[in-house]
Amino acid sequence: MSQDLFIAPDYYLLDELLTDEHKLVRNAAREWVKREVSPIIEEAAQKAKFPTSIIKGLADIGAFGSYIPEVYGGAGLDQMAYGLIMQEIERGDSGVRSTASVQSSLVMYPIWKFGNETQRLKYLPKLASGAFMGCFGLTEPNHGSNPSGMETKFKDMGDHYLLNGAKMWISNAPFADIAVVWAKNEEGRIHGLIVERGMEGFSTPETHGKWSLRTSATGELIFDNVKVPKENLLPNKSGLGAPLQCLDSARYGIAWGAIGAAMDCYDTALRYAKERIQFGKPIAGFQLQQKKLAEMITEITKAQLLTWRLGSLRNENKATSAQISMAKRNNVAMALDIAREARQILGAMGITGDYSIMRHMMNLESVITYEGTHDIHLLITGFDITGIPAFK
Ligand code: TGC
Ligand code: FAD
Repeated sequence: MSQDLFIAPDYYLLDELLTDEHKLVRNAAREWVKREVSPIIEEAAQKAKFPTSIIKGLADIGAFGSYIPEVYGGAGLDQMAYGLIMQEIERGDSGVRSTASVQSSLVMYPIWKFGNETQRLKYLPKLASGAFMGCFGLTEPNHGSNPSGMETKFKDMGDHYLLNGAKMWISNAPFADIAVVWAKNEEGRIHGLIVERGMEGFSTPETHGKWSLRTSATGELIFDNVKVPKENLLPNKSGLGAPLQCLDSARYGIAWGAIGAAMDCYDTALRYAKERIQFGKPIAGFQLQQKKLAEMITEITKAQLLTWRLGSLRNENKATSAQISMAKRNNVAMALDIAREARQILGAMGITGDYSIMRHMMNLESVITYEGTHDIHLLITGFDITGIPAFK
């Protein structure tokens, strides 16, 4: 990839709304992405390989459990800082942000919120340092948007649980040390279980051939009569609301992350348009290209304002699930539109790996699908404003 010349757009002076700590955390993540992610990410994407070498760096910038209390190894930061870290990482690559989102919001969060003290002390410090990597198993071959129908189940065998079933499309699965798995008990109630690599009957085959999120390893989780110790059940919350509460946290991070991808596409396209001469002048001087760029910065600014407000509400424990859905849906669609327009501004150069835009565009096709599809989030808003669920 060409040298990373990224300059973050801040059209409405949003930096003035951040604390010194937010800026410190954000700038550290920004510099780390420039130094450690940008130089290696294109090759990793071309090879469809998760770059394990960046795990330690992710831990060092606080990307694993930034809001988890320090006593468990987390950074003890607020929700705004978490969002800013996700924004900066996804500015580099959505696949890398995925790895961090899953580790923080889908593995550490449920252990912190729904686990007991023994589980917290056993797993969280290792997850925070990157010594352990985790994954989150909710989606199944026959149940994507409707996880309540899940078929994975466990049986109480007296001294252990016996787990059977399968999950698919699981980020981090191929290398994860532990999996937080959602499964039904004999009464059909959903519970979270911590399944560890090495347990007999547990395998994690990798999913190949993705044209999107190629730097993130995706796989299946197969449970064939896996004996799970009873102490691995998360005791403090059950029902579908438990995994959905984790998704609130992850979707919030994605709303920020998508802004990062959009900012990178806009910044790249703006620089290119000012340098590329056609018909004797920079293409940035043509009205059609200015329309694209002006609309991009408008949409980025609107998304930044929406997300900043959402971060404040999260800090006050006032953000609703539906507000998070609106931000995830809006910001990812905004980023995807910007990636497509930015790619056109670069003409043929836009399809190469010399620039990050095509990679962002392909990645965002996953981001608009996972953690609730674009349509499901619209239905969540529809339900919220009408009181009538249109899911089924
Ligand atoms: P429904 O009957 O509406 O709700 C069941 C129970 O859950 C409660 N609830 C929530 N609780 C906390 N947070 C939320 N966001 C919640 N939404 C609902 C609800 O109150 C109820 O509680 P209770 O006590 O009454 O039982 O459930 P439903 O079956 O009708 O489904 C609703 C729907 C469609 C919105 C939900 O199933 C959904 O969000 N589907 C999308 C599935 C999804 O997002 N999957 C993501 C898988 S993980 C992933 O993609 C990771 S990608 C990671 C990466 O690489 O970054
Ligand atoms: P489906 O549910 O089959 O939906 C197909 C289409 O039908 C969509 O357009 C959808 O919007 C639409 N649709 C479905 N229901 C309705 C309805 N009621 N009304 C209108 N339209 C509807 N899952 C995990 O558990 N853990 C992970 O770590 C994880 N990582 C992922 C990584 C990647 C790269 C990808 C692509 C997916 C990942 N997922 C993960 C799975 C992801 O959450 C699901 O793909 C997503 O929830 C959608 O499920 P589905 O693909 O089965 O689509």
